[in-house]
This record gives sequence, C-alpha cells and structure tokens, in this order.
Amino acid sequence: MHWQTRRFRIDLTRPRVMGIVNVTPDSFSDGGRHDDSRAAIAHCERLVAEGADILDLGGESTRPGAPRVDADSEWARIAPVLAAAVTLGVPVSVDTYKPEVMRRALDASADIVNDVQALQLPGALAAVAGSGAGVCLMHMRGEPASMMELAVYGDVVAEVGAFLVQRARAAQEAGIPADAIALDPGYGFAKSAEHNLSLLAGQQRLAELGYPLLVGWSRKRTLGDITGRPVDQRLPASLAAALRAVAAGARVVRVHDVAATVDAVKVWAAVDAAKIPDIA
Ligand code: HH2
Repeated sequence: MHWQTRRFRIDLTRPRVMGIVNVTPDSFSDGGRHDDSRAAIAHCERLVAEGADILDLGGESTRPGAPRVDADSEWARIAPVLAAAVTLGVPVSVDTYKPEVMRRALDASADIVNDVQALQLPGALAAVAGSGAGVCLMHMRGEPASMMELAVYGDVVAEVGAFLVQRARAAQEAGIPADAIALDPGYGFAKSAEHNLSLLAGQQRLAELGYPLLVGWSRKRTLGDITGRPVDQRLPASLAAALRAVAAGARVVRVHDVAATVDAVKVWAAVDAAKIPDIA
C-alpha cells in the first residue's frame, strides 16, 4: 500500500506520522504558537528532526466555532512557511478547503492537499486534478461555525463510510488517480464524543474501503472528556488514541506531538512485525 503524492510515493507498509504546523492565531491546542513564519519554519524543522514523515501546514483553524479567514490572508500565512517546508525532504501537505489556496499551494510545490471539506467547494476538484498531488478527503458536515448542530447519525460508521466512498468516486471521476487518495473519518468534526468513539471502535470497516486511512485524534476534545485533562495534558490520551487507530487500520496519524508518536508507532510496528514462535 502506498500514497502517491507529487514528489513522493509514500510507502504505507508501516504507519506514518504527519506533523501538524498551524500557522494560525487561534487553533484549539497551539494557536498563536507558530503564527509568525520564522517560528513556524523552526517548528517544521523540529518536527522533521523528530521523525515526521509528512508536514501538514494550516492557515485557518477548523475548531468548532472558528471564524473564517479569506483566501488572501490564509495564503499570506502559509506561503513563506510552505516555501521553506518543501526544502526539508519530506512531503508537505496544505490543510485548506479553499480552491484558491489549493491552487497557489500547488503552484508553490505542495505535495498533498488535506481538505476537511473533501473537495466539495466549487473548483476544488479541478484545482487538484492534473496536479499530481495527493489528497486527503475528510468527512465533516456543515462548517466549523455550525457543525456541532449537525452531529446526528443512525449508524455513524456506515454514514461516514458512504460519504467518503462517494467523495473518492467524485475525485476519481474528476481525474485524480485512486492511489493519490487517502480518506479520513474526521474525528471531532460534526461528531459528539460518543460518535467519535463509535467511529474508532468501528474504524476497521473504513480501513477496508480500498484507500489508506488518515486520522487525527491529537489533543482533541473527546480525549479531554474521557480523561478530564486540559488540552496541554492530553499527550498520553493522544498516544492511546493514535495506536488504537493504527490497530484499526489507520496508515497515517496526524499529530502535534511528533517525537512521542513516532516512538509509540515504532513499538507498535515492531510488535506487528514480530513472529509468534511455534509451540512444538
Ligand atoms: N483535524 C484538524 C484540522 N485538520 N485534517 C484532517 N485530515 N484530519 C483531522 O482530524 C483534522 C484536520 C483540527 O486540529 P488542529 O489542526 O490541531 O486544530 P485547528 O483546526 O484548530 O487548527
């Protein structure tokens, strides 16, 4: 299994770690920390040194209730960071749902488009098709400002799966190759804690849809609901969720805490590769 992106064919026979770089003043866990480009570039370098397999740059927060940012401002935040990130030897993804930002990022050598709206905005499919970029199609409903009102499901696994398959088909019909597509259940997006947990419990079904699965549990609110911990104390919970997701078929985990996650995934992969001795 692999994920074809612009410059890199990412081997997914072992799970990969995508490091989050939020160039925003208001992201839920690290907003304001890397919102000047020098700090964000230093953060990219640190994450690569810690073993990140992919960098994911975002210029607009998608936390519940986050305000929208216009394409020019979003691009102004990302552009200098992207220019430096693409020199670091790992694939670089841009977390955006705006076709205008996708187009500019792809012109500036981004490898992957990570779209929380699964290329549903007019012009988004066309912005990616023909570029050779990889794409992550994520499930959500509505927009961050209103999405929690839409958290109503019968069978959350089936409904998320059906949406993702439909978006993957639309992407392929628009000319995006199947091996460039990764799917993401969108933990925390238009989903209650109960939905997120049911989705993870049933995630193996999504991993069998025929596309690699990328997941983001890092520091999310459901982990706080379970442990009672604030956002800056959710590393152990995030590691547990990441490993549970890997055990249920995820091939890429999107995280803030790269060094710790790389170690955890290495241990998981080592055990996964070990042979069980025959009992004579
Ligand atoms: N989660 C967030 C943002 N982008 N993209 C994908 N594919 N999957 C996710 O689960 C996902 C995502 C939210 O996390 P974060 O980037 O830390 O926060 P914010 O949106 O507030 O910047």
